[in-house]
Amino acid sequence: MDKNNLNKKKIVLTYGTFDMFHIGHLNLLKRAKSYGDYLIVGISTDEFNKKKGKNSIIPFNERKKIVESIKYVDKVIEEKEWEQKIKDIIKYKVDYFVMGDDWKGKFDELNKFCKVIYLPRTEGISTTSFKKSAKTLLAFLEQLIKELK
Ligand code: C2G
Repeated sequence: MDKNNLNKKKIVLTYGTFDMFHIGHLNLLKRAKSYGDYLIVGISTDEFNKKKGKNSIIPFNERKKIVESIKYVDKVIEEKEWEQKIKDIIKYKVDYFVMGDDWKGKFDELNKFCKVIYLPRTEGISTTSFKKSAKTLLAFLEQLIKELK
């Protein structure tokens, strides 16, 4: 291994919506960082989320501020399209591309450019489940108000 490689920071890259930030997101970012020295997080813009079929509750600029404040995160970039990953990997000289294993197999082609790693998801928590619980609570309250009238 030449001297440069020994001195090169190990760069880790991941992407996500990180809506309604929760322990599953934190666990992923902490474990991703453990593979290297510098963690770059691509946060899906509100527009890209729509293309992903996801309506984020928290707007992009707030999701960005939250993720930027996480001690494991060194840089946040915008994720605007599916196809930007290869450009980002080359631009930032990424060594490890890390995602939760709900994406297992989806990004294997990126192994041509870096090491792709899928980590086990944190069980029992997801933004989708939050939204479902909020909807259920709302329906219950609406029913209660109707009955009280
Ligand atoms: N995650 C996790 N455990 C959970 C929930 C999420 O490990 N309980 C991981 C996901 O696997 C993902 C990251 O946290 O690696 C961010 O999750 P989301 O915000 O749901 O991101 P997603 O919508 O999967 O977007 O191009 C890739 C996409 O932008 C990923």
